[in-house]
Amino acid sequence: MNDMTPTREQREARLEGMGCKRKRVEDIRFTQGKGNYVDDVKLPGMLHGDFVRSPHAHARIKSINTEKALKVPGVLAVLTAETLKTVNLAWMPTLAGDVQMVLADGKVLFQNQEVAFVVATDRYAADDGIGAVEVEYEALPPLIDPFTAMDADAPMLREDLAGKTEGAHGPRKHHNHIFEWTVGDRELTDLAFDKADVTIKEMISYHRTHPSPLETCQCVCSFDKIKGELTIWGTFQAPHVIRTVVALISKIPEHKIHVIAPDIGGGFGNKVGAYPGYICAAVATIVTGKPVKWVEDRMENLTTTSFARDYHMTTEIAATKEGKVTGLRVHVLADHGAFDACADPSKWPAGFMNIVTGSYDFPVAHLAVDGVYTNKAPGGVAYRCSFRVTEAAYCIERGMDILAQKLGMDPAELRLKNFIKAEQFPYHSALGWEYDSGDYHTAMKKGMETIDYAGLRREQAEKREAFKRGETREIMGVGVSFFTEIVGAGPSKNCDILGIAMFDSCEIRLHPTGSGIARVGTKSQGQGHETTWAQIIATEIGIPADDIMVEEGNTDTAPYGLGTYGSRSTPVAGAAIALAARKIRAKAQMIAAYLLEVHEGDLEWDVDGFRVKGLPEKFKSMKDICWAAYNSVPPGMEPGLEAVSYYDPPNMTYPFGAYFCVMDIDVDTGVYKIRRFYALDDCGTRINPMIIEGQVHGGLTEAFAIAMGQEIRYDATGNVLGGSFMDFFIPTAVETPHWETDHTVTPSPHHPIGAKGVGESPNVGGVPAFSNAVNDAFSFLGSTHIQMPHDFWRNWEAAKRLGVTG
Ligand code: MCN
Ligand code: CUM
Repeated sequence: MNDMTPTREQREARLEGMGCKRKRVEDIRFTQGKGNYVDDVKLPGMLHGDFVRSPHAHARIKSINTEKALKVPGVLAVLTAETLKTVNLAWMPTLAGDVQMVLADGKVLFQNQEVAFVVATDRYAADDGIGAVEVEYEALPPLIDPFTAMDADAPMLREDLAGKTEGAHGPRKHHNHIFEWTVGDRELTDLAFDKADVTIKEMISYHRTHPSPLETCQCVCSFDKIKGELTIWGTFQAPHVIRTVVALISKIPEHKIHVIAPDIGGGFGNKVGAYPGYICAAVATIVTGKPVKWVEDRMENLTTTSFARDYHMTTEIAATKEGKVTGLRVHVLADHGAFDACADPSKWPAGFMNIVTGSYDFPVAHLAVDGVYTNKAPGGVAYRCSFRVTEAAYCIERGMDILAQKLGMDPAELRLKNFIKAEQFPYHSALGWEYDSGDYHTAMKKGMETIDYAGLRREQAEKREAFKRGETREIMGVGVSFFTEIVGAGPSKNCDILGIAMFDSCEIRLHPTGSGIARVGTKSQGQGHETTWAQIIATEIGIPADDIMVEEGNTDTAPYGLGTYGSRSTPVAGAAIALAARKIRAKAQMIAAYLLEVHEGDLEWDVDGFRVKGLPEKFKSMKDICWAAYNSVPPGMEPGLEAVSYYDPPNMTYPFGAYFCVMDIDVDTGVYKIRRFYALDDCGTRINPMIIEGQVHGGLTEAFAIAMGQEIRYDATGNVLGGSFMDFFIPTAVETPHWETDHTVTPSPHHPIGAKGVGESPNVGGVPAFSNAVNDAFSFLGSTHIQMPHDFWRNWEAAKRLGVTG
C-alpha cells in the first residue's frame, strides 16, 4: 500500500451508504423546475376532461341533458352513468369491499360528486361544456351528522344496498351501517372496569381533514387502438395496483396496460385510491381514440378525493388508584361518507386502529368500530395516517392525559408507570399485535431531560398561581405524547389489497463498468427514495450511491410492488433492496474467489470488495467484479450481475417516539404561541438522518396544521365549508414553529437492516402533543377535553366556557 491508498474511512465515506446525510439527488431537478409531473405529459391531439359536479349533498337526478353541451365548440363527448353502463363501468369496486359510483347513477350522495364527464379539445372548452350540461335534481334530506346516521328515521343513502343485511365485513345493523369491527375480549374488559378504582370516559373526536398535496390528483390516458394497449400516466402511490384494478374492471389484458407514475408533487395518502377521473379518462380515450387528460383543481381535490379521519372515539380507561392501567374500552363511530372507499388492507375495515393500546401495558382491551354512511365525500385513509394509527394514537394519548388529570398525577409520570418495558419485547398486545422492539423508558427520559420537563412543570405551576392572582392573562400548557406506530404492511398472512399479498420488491442490475440501476415496487412522492434506496445498496455491495440509479413508478420495468403508503417502503421494499443486494454480493463472492483463485470461504467482505482472509493485499473491488461478471465468470456460471427480491415481511415494524409541546395561550384572544416543540423519534436503523429529519419536519408541520386549524367542515345541508385554501389552514413559514429533533435507535430485530418506517410518525405523534398542550393549559380550570382543531376562536370559546374571559 502506498500513501495514496484511501483509508477504510475514506472508502466508506465515498460510498455515501447508510447513516450518511447524503443530499437528495432528486432535488437537483425539483428545485430547478425540471421535474416531470403528470401535467407535463402533453401528447399530440390530447383532449381534456372535466366534471359536472353536484351542488347538492343528497338529491335524486331526474334528468341529464347533454344536447347543448355537445354543441359547444370543442366539446367532443359527454359521459354520464348511462354511457358508462354500456361498458359496465357506471360503478367501480372500492378497496374496502364496497362499490362506488363513477358517475352519479340515479342520485347524488355528496356535494361536488361527479355527475358527467365533458371531453373537449382544451380545458376551457370543457369548462364551457360543463356549464351547458343541464341536470335536473330533486333535493333529498341530507344526512350530515354521523351520530344520527343509524336513527330509525334517518334517510336511506345507499339505495343500491337496500335490504342488504351483509356487507363486506359482516352484518349491517341499519340501512346506513357499513360494518361493525370488534377486537379484544369484551367480557374481561368489562370485568376490569367493574373492579377498577378509577375510570375515565370521554368522547374524543378526530375531525375530518384533508392531505391537500401541492399537486392534485391527475392522469393522462392514451389508448392505442391498433395495439390494443392502454397507457396511463398518473399520480399513483401504487402504480402496479392501479394496473391490476384497471385490468380487472376493463378486461384489457394486464400486459397491455402500462401504468407510469412520473414525479409526484406530494401524496400523503391522497393518491392511493382509484378515482372516477381515472376511469372516465380511460373510457374517454377508448371512445375518442385520442389521449385524454384529467387534472383536478384545488377545490375538487379538497372536496372529493380522499379525506382523512372523521373518527369519533368514546374512550374509557380503567386504572388502579396508584395509576396502573387495567383496561381500555373504545367505541368508534366512523364517518365514511357516501361510499366506503377507505384504502386499507382488505381485512382491516378500520385499518390498524387496534394499536389503540399504544405504548402501554394494558392487560385487557376491547375495541368496537361502527362505520356509517353520510352525505359526505368518501375516503378516510389518507394523510400520514399509517392506516388509522393517527386516530389510535390521538385516542390513547388524550385518554392517558385525562386519566392523569383524574388521578392528580403528572402525565409523563403516568406514562412511565405504564410503558411496556424493554425486556417485554417482543410484546403481545391485548388487541393482537406483536410489537417487535422498543425502549420507551429510555426515549421518554431522554426527552424529559432535554427539555427540562421538571423545570417546565415548576414554571407552569407558578404561572397558574400568577393567573389566579390576576397578574397574567396567559396560560401555559405542556403537551406530552408518546406514540407507538405500526408500519410495514405487510405480512401476507394478514395483509392484502384485493387479494394481492402486500410484499414488495427490488431488482438490481449492475453494469460492466461498476454502476447500476435498481428498480423498486414503491413510488416516492417526495420521500427521497432515489437517494435513500441507493444508500442501502451502497452499504450492502460497496458501489457508491452516486453510481446507482433508482427507478420507480413504471409498471413495465419495475418488479411488482404494492406501492408507497403506510410508511411501508422502508420496512418492506427497504428489506427487498437489502436482500436483492445480498444476492448480488453472494454471486460477486463466487466471482471474486474465482479471480483470486481461492475458496469462497477464504474471502471476507471489506467495505467495497472482497479480501482474502490473512492476505490483505489480495483484494477484488466490486467494480472489478462487475467487469468480470461480463467476461470471466467461473465455468458453469451464468454471466451478468443482477438479482431480484420479493420480500414478504414476517411482521410489521413498530417505530415510536416521545414528543413534547410547550404552548402559551392568551385567554382573552385565544391566540397561542408555540414556545417549543421537541420530537424524539426511534425508527430503528437510520438510513439517511437528513431525510429522516426532513420527514419529521414535514410531518410535524402537517400535525400542527391539523391540530391547530385544518378542517373539512360541512353545514347542516351538506355544503363543504373548508373547500378552498381561503378556509382550509395551510401553515406557511410564518405560522410554523421551530422543530427540535432527536432520536434513539432500537433496531427492528426481523428487518434485514433493522430499519423501521418513519414517514408518518411525526403526524401520528405530533397531533396529540399539540392537542395535549392546549388541553393541559386549560386543565387547571376544570376542563378535561376540548375538541380539535384548536384555532384561536375555539381557544377563546373554551376560555369563555370556563369562565375566565368575557
Ligand atoms: N428513512 C430512513 N431511515 C429509516 C426510515 C426511513 O432514512 N429508518 C427514509 C426512507 O429511506 C425514505 C423516507 O425516510 O426516503 C421515508 O421512508 P418510510 O418511512 O419508509 O416511508 P415511505 O417511503 O413509505 O413514505 C410514505 C409516508 C407516507 S405513508 C406519507 S402519507 C407521507 C410520508 O411518507 N407522504 C409524503 N412522507 C411524505 N413526504 C413527502 N415529501 N411527500 C409525501 O407525500
Ligand atoms: Cu395513510 S397516508 Mo400514507 O399511508 O400514504
